[in-house]
Order: sequence, then structure tokens, then C-alpha cells
Amino acid sequence: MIELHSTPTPNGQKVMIMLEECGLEWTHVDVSIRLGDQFKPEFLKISPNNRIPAIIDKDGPKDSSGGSDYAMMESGAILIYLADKTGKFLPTDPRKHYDTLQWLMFQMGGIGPMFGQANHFNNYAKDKIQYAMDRYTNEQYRLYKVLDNRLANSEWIGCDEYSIADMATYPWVKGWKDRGLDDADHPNFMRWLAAMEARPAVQRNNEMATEIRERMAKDAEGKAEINMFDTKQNKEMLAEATKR
Ligand SMILES: N[C@@H](CCC(=O)N[C@@H](CS)C(=O)NCC(=O)O)C(=O)O
Repeated sequence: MIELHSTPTPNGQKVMIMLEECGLEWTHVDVSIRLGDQFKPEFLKISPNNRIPAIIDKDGPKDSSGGSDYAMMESGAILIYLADKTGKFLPTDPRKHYDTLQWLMFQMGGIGPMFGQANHFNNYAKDKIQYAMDRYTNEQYRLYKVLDNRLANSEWIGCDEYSIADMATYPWVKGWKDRGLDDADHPNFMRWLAAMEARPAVQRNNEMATEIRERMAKDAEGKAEINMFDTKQNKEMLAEATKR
């Protein structure tokens, strides 16, 4: 059994898709980053960076005393772990393997951070800073073009097989319409998106994400939220939660 301690943001959803694709037994443990659950000591034990997603594999690699609970943070590492555990969605052929890892890292180091900043400066920052909005919006469109170019030459993002690189990327890029992307100018990306959305596991993910979000919103009613974007407050919350 795998416990996914998370909330259905793009980083959370990529792990949900993998768990569904692999047919592993798993459960979602709701971690409300709006209410500050990421600073609770029990969560920090499994995710010292106070970020979702994290997993606990109840049947993980054994520790020195024979215990099999294994905790992990970082969505890309979690996807590789689950692929290794199940032998699925990370090809063993050396070229396909490293191609897939390259494109997984492209999502982790490129799409995730840049799309996240674009979303922040366009939709949440309290000051409208034109330089930051332009910088990250342009980067976001450039990255969509990199994907479209890749998908002109490859059926899937990582290689010619569906893989964890596709699962990692999909939740970040599926909101192309809201981001103002010109679909006619990205035909390969649109072909891939349709193939992703034809997969039952991806469809289940999208339904579950909505259900979990609704459940968490209900649970949060009447409770005080933290300001997730106040990095000073976040720095202090982590220091307070981990002081010795
Ligand atoms: N590199 C990390 C990034 C995780 C991340 O940024 N998670 C966000 C939600 S998508 C989070 O937990 N934010 C909580 C916060 O900012 O306090 C990963 O891929 O797992």
C-alpha cells in the first residue's frame, strides 16, 4: 500500500496518474498547503522541504531493523521509484531509458518552475510586475514550443513508449487554453494531449482531482488559511516547526 500525502496540484497529480497506471494499491492523504499542513512535524518527517507530494510505501526497501515503511519527497524521484518498483513506464533499453529521464528532468527543471512562476506573477502576485509577467509567460510559451518540436519527432515525450515523462508533464500543460496557447501552432502537442486524455488512468486522475479538491475545500471551510506566497512567513514557519 502506498500513501500519497498530497493535494491535487500538477506535482501531486503526476504521482496520482502513475499510481493509477501501475494499478498499485494506494490512498490519498489530504495535505492542505493552504491551511499550512506542510509545516506539521509529521509531514516534515516525510517531506523536509515542506512541499507536496510525498509518499510512504508501506512495502518499501527494508531498513537496518527490518522496517519496510519508506518515505520519499520530490515528484520526479517518486515517479522513478514507482517505475523501478513495478518495472513499468521507464523503459530498460538504454537509449529509451535515458531519453525518458532527460525529458522527465526537462519537466522538473523547466516546465514546473517556469509555469509555476508564470502562474504566480500573472495571477497571484500582489504587485503587477510587467518584467516578471513577460519573462515567465514568454518562457512558458517557449517551453510549449520545445514540447511541440519534440512531439514532431517522437510519439511520446520521452521516447516511442508512454512513460513517466508524459505523466509528469501532462498535469502542468493541460491548461493550455487558459494559458492562451495557440493550438493551431502546436499540432504535435495537441495530438499528444488527445492521446493522453484517451487514457483511462488520466481520465480517472482528472475526476479524482476534482473530487479531492472539493473534499479539501469543504474541510477547509471556516479554518484560517496561511499566506502560501509570503515567503518570509514560510521561512519562519519552517524555522519554528523544526527548532531544536
Ligand atoms: N520539486 C518539487 C516541487 C513541489 C512543489 O512545489 N509543491 C508545491 C505544490 S505544487 C507545494 O507543496 N507548495 C507548498 C508551499 O509552497 O508551501 C516536486 O516536484 O515535488
